[in-house]
Amino acid sequence: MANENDMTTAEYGADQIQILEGLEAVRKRPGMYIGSTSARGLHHLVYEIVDNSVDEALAGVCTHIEVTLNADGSVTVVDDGRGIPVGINHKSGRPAVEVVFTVLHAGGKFGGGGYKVSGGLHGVGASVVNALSDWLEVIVDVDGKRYHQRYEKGHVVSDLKVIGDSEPGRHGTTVTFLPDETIFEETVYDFNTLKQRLREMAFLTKGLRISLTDARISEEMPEPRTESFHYEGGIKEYVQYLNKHQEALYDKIIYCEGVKNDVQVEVAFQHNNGYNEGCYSFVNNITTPEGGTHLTGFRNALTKTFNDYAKNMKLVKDSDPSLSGEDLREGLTAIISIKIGEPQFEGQTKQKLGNSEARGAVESVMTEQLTIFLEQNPAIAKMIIDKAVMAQRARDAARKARDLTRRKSVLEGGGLPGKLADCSDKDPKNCEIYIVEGDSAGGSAKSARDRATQAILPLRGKILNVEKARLDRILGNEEIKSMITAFGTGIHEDFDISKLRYDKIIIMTDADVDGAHIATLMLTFLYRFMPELIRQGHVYLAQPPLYKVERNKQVWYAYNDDELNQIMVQIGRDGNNKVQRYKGLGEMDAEQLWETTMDPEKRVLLRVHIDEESASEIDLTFNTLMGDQVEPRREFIEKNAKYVRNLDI
Ligand code: TSJ
Repeated sequence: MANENDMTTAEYGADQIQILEGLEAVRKRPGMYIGSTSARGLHHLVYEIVDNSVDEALAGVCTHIEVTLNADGSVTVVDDGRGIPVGINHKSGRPAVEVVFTVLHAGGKFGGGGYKVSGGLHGVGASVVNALSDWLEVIVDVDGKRYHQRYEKGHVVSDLKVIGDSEPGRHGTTVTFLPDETIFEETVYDFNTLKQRLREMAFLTKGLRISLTDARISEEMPEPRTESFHYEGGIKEYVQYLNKHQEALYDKIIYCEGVKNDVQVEVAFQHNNGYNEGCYSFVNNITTPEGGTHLTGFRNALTKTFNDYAKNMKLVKDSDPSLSGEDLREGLTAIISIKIGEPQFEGQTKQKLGNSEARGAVESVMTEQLTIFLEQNPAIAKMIIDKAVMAQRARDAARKARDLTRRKSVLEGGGLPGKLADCSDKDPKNCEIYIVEGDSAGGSAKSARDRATQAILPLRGKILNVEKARLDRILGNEEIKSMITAFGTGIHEDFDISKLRYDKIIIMTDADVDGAHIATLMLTFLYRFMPELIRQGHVYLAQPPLYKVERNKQVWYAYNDDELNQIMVQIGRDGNNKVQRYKGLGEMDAEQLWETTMDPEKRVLLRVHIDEESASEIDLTFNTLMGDQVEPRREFIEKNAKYVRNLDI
């Protein structure tokens, strides 16, 4: 590093040398500290800094956090907390704030009180952000004075000093950093990614206001834009937000809160009249997609409390089988948020909570308060139990249907659907399947295809909306059954990717609003029943052209209006051009369909990808598109050529 030897800091003893070695290690192996140097790691830098301000809010001494994406690529985070301490840290003889930014894992080691929540998966502290930044500046406003210090690639380049007076009444911390482009593969922040995580943090910290401003003005965005999140209701409002496109089964949000064995527990939930379960759990504000002991505690309490209540109130007979947890969670939207001193994460991705005391704490807080709630709200209790009884019946029917299809496929040697025109190559790696909207387009695709490697499965009309149907109906649906048998993998807990019969699953629909709707219906089905197919990159959208331009026997295809314009500019608009707008796949003959959309040499496929940043937001996106209300879907599809925001296509 260039400035390793020209530190402006006057003296440094053994401690400082160790510091340098520590931050050098971060720069050498950034992935070890922030997971990756991709866009994901880049965004982690912001969360790492913001977490410190959230800690301050949890200590009750910070009400507002402002995040700004600056035009030069740097990010500023401002809070109105007490300000990072500027006094001399006795052990190192340096100002505490400097220690925070230059010593690995120094965060939170001084001061006291309150929960230190950061420290989950990549809770590594401000020094890591500093080490991975081209430069970083901190301003602390405390006791009327404004302190400043600057670092470059983790090194102190100016000592902490007072640069003036604070604005009257102002106290807090301001950090600005520029991610080092020699470290990160991606250095451009995505507004939506940050927005989703910051909204989540605001929901999880009731009362805290977090705002996000994009000041990277451009032709497309001539004015800065700001989003602000502030929820006095906390996770209660989170549940409301997640259920906003569903019809709630009852008005109230059920809320339980308490502290047990040093574990702070907060749970909020509400059933909707849909069939999906959406339970999201958090530990110290960090999402735990694989759940763990806190989620188990929640599920146990829910199942036991409702079964006890149902038996006591004679809502079910003693001889009836118990309601299963799954039945009670049909249509359930829940947030489980706990705060715990020393979280232990386990599992392959270290995203599953292991602390056994968390199970007991959630179970006990929830059982106690839910029992009282049910006694005071018998009408709501009855609605939930009635829904669970219906779910139980449907699940029995679905099990029978599934057993039947399993047996059938064994007996008939895995009989493939009649409408499938399979390919002849039997090595899945070489094979792809086109799911085609409509029998007529299916016909063209069948004659157009390369029989060796391309299979065609035509689907009739709109496929079933899986967001609005119960499992038994979904598994009884012919189109869905055809897809499941054709893919070969099975669904849900039966899913086995090694049985996938095609490397590419390609959804081919008309390039219009209806086509987009059908594609979203199919993606929703895939996401709910075989999400691994999407995660592992096996799902694609075909791109049929919108226009055909002919001139002197020459032919061009345009896939959007821009391309059409480019072609027209290129060949000249003199009245000799014949422009045809395709209304659907059916208007193309087999040859045209092959040339424009199916020929692996020429076609453009869009690979579907899920941005895994926030599970609740992904679910909400599908919910928005597929829920009871038609309006958001229509607006969304009309507005977005990219079908789904979270599916970064
Ligand atoms: F991480 C960080 F250092 F970069 C950072 C820390 C970034 C930002 C934007 C804010 C903060 C931060 C730290 N905000 N507020 C605090 N508070 C403290 O460090 C603090 C202040 C006083 C006391 C005390 O006991 O008096 C204790 C602490 C932890």
